[in-house]
Amino acid sequence: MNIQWFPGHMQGTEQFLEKAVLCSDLVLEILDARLPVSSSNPLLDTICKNTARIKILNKKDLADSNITKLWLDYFKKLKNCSAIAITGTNISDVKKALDFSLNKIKKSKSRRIRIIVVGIPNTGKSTIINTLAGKKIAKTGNIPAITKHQQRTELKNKIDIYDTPGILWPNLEDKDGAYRLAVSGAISDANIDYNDIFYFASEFLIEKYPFLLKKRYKLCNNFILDSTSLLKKIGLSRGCLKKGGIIDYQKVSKIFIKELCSGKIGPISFETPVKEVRIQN
Ligand SMILES: Nc1nc2c(ncn2[C@@H]2O[C@H](COP(=O)(O)OP(=O)(O)OP(=O)(O)O)[C@@H](O)[C@H]2O)c(=O)[nH]1
Ligand SMILES: [Mg+2]
Repeated sequence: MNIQWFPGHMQGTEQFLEKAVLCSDLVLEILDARLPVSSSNPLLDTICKNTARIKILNKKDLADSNITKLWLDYFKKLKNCSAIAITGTNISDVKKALDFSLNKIKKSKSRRIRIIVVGIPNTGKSTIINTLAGKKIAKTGNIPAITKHQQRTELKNKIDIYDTPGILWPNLEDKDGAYRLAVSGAISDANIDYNDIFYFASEFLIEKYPFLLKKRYKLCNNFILDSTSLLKKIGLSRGCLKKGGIIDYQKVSKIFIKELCSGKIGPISFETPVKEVRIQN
């Protein structure tokens, strides 16, 4: 799958980010806990070189908790890297992440602290800010590119926190990474082929989480679990049929990916630290 998705507002955001990071005390990089590598933006390595940066592995409720632990251990061992895993709607998690992050910077009593929240689309940036503020300040939603402009929110204790639009980098060259981003909801519907993603995701789940598939789709013990049989089985049981009783494969694929993305199949991680290559820090 060749995804080229870098709309105009993202180009502007990249330039804005460079400037905004320069005058920030702290950068919160919101990653998707299920795919901490693919959901990181390599542009940030250069943009944030001289500013404290914390990796927030958000949506931990949707990730495999054993693998999230491995990620936190992995990040702990990296030089100059701090990471914490949270559920963005959980107030105590989010407060803990803020305290953890503030502990990494020098505070001045006389000046307000500027925190910028960055990340690719749909990782939960605005949700985290709303949770911290205790009210719905920023618009959120389970489709990418909800936030279109930067927005400042004043928190207690002289803290200003800035929400930013999600940005992807210009070319998603890593094919599997692009698939994972699509599964996580970071890429808009118009740019993806759900049937293509279904095959990627189902093959991964058949290998790593067959028990979750069996449970969710009520597959009997002698069901031969391969992607095409699974697609047909879900299509028939959900009544996704076109005229003449033919299975609507696009429709079934979309249902499957939406269920996977929202955690209905179960807590799943798409990346483990073992094959990690890209994160530098
Ligand atoms: N299960 C779960 N869902 C979350 C969590 N955090 C955010 N979400 C959901 O993820 C979706 C995206 O959240 P947003 O806060 O809009 O994400 P964003 O990063 O601001 O997205 P953009 O503005 O498009 O870049 C929404 O449906 C949220 O309810 C979390 O920790 N767990
Ligand atoms: Mg947002």
